[in-house]
Amino acid sequence: MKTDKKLLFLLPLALSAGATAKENQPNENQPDGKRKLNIVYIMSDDHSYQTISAYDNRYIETPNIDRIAAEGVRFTNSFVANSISGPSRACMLTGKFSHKNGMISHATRFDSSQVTFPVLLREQGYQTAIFGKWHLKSDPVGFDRWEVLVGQGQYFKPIFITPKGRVTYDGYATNVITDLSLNWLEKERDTTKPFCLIIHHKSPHRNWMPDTSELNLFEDVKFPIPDTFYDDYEGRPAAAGQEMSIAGDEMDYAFDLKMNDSSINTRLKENLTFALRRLTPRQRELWDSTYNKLLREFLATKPTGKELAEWKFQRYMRDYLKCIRSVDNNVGRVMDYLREHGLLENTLVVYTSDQGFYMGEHGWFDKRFMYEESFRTPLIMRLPDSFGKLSKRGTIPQFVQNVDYAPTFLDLAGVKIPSDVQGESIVPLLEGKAPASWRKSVYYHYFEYPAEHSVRRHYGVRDSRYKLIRFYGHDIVRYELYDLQEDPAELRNLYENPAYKSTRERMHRELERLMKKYDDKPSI
Ligand code: SGN
Ligand code: CA
Repeated sequence: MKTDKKLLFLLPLALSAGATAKENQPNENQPDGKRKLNIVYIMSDDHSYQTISAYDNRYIETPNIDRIAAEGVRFTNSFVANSISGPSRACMLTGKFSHKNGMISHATRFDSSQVTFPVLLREQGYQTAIFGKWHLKSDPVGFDRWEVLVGQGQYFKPIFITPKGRVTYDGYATNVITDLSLNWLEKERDTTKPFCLIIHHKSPHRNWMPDTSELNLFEDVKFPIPDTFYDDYEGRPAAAGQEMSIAGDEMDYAFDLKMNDSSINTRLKENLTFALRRLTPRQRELWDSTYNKLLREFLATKPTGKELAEWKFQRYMRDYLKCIRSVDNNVGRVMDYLREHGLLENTLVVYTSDQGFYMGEHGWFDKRFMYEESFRTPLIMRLPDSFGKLSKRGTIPQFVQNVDYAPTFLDLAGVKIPSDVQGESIVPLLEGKAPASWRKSVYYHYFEYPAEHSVRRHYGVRDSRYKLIRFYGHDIVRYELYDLQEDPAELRNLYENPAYKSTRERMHRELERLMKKYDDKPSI
């Protein structure tokens, strides 16, 4: 079944504040008589911490996302276990590393018979819903209500898979996903039950298509070129061997930069043509009036060499940040709704991304590497003032990882964490404790090679100062060692440096310990 729907239900939301008084006592009918914490878990796709002003204000202000941090906590050492969408989502759902949940790369399919946090929350009386990106190939399990994008999803007129078949909505994905989520909160959920609402945006994933309302933002801004933009990759053959360079052909003039003209050679022109077919005539008119002007300027100046590389960087940044503006506005809509309906008093709000992203560092876009920009991911949480002992505010420096989300949500809901879950509940950190036994290092393993962007398989360990990585399996087999205190940009591979012999040995032992603890090994 395929239906076209328009989402008309949102305007009346602001008028529905009359429900507030009643909503102030949600979940009061719990069988055990206790109030339970609701969870709103917002995640974007490829949202770098560099482009959240609570983390870094060089590029954009994100006041709505920042509000979550201002009323709660911001994790300053938050990492993923595998920096790529489907695998990262599988880690979050199961609390297990990729080799245990089976979703090691996009060549695999998530085994949906596994135990996940939504399944367990639902069994314990939570109402569960997800709207937006899913990207696990198998259908969602454990949800009372779900509508998920097909694969990566489209920015305009997105198509959703639902239990009843496919549905297409007019509009821009970030707005539509928020509309569906707010509609569920307002009209569909049972206010006598606690809920877990998952809002997973497609934006700002490649090819960074802005909403028509944001098209003209940032056009007069020149963003600073990152210090490592012209990295020569010396001593790092895997970094040299990637295909995710802004200056290179892999950043496509038509698809990525929207310069669509018969005089320009592109590989992915068709992909842009398909994406643009989804715009209404009015949207297309607005789109063309922005990009045709930029195209004329480009053709008139025809930059080359360094000038061209930096022109590509600026175009990339502007479109990416326009997408972030919509994400931030829509986070604001969710926060406003929760506030107006008295729900913030017993709701945890999480904002994160499925991984970090390169904003030109090392000359790159994309992710996948265990280097800082893609190994890290933003993580902030709004904590209710009067619920339990969640008293921590400000920054949390302890190492956390996306395998920790599932046990944390279960812990907060009072649900027993299965013994085979590998992540840790971060509830003690939210309570302001600093357990001496908290992990001092994090483990990482990336498997998607051979594949798009040519990032070799690798695994490794990072502690508060050093990082050891092993690339393996194909043409490049080699270790890398970084001193993040002396070289935070990871430009100097110290693995062969005799002065670091004892550090190297210690990091090898730590890597072995974690591989044993998590029961992992090289995949080929
Ligand atoms: C698509 C993109 C890639 C991106 C992967 C994975 N190419 O294949 O640039 O690395 O998704 O991204 S595109 O031409 O289709 O845009 S992920 O966020 O889903 O892991
Ligand atoms: Ca992603």
